[in-house]
Amino acid sequence: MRSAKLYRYELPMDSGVILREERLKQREGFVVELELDGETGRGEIAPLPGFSLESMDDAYSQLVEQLALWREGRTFELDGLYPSVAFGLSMAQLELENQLPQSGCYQAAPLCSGDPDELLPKLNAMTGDKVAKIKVGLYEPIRDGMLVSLFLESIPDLTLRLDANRAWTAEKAQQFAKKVAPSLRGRIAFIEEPCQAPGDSFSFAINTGIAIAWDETLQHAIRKDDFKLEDFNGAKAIIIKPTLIGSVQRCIELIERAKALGIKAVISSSIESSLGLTQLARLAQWQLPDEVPGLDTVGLFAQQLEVAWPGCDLPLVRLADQSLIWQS
Ligand code: OSB
Ligand code: MG
Repeated sequence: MRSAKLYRYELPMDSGVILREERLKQREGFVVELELDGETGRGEIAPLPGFSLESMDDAYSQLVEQLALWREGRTFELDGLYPSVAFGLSMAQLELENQLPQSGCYQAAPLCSGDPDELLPKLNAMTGDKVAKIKVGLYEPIRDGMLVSLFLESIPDLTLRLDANRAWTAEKAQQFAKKVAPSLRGRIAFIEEPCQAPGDSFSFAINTGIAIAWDETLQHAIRKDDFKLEDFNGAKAIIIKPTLIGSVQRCIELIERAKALGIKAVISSSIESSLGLTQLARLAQWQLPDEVPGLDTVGLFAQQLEVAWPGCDLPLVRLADQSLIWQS
């Protein structure tokens, strides 16, 4: 017997979360729960405002249609669906079929978007490889360059991932690089999207020797039918945010392709609740056991949903207490 439930959740965020210049006061999303012969599979569908092209309403229509099909014994038609919907449904199906291993990679690269003093104690507490992620491009590029140098000089075993979210012109990116001595540049694992124009980011990598990673560029390119990862080989890494990319199968194909091309793949969060985030940690451990994923986002929330992120003591709310908006 098949049965399906669709919940809609709303979770309050920590007070300071800014997304594309807008304060994100609460996060909304859906959770599907599939049941078959005593097994359960869940998946989260949470279009990210300012990043996903689909709205919650768009996702809802597709979800109800697909769940009704599934309930009648059909399989999901993942190909034509919005990325967030394809991701959540495929994840639920995978869990239902016990194909998603339980163990997860919960070692996150600590994320620093404001006060660098907050990062130091976290780094000192880390065992194993010290990797942190700093958001740059929010202040003057010269200040960013000095800050990055300070971190790298004062913590000799530190590797940094940086993310500029396309903030800089070619000139500003150059001002940043000038403040980072060439001898330190190798310890920048990569900088995500330094420039507004991907071509400028590519030139930046060639001219400075600082490796780059595609995030937004990958999200845009993958929407086109003629997408080929080969066209993006100027980067050391690609950032895979499944909610913005599509089904788990599609993400795995991308990871395989990246491996074949010698490009690093990093599974990353689109600010899913702790329910979706722990599944991403399991996906990362399964597919990319040697790569620290970019999943240090549970702390952006004020509450967790149903499944706790290991080591996180934020209060947990139950899925059963969210609105059950559809079932069959
Ligand atoms: O700027 O890469 C971003 C999350 C949601 C939307 C955009 C971004 C992010 C993250 C996730 O930074 C964390 C990570 O990638 O390490
Ligand atoms: Mg990014």
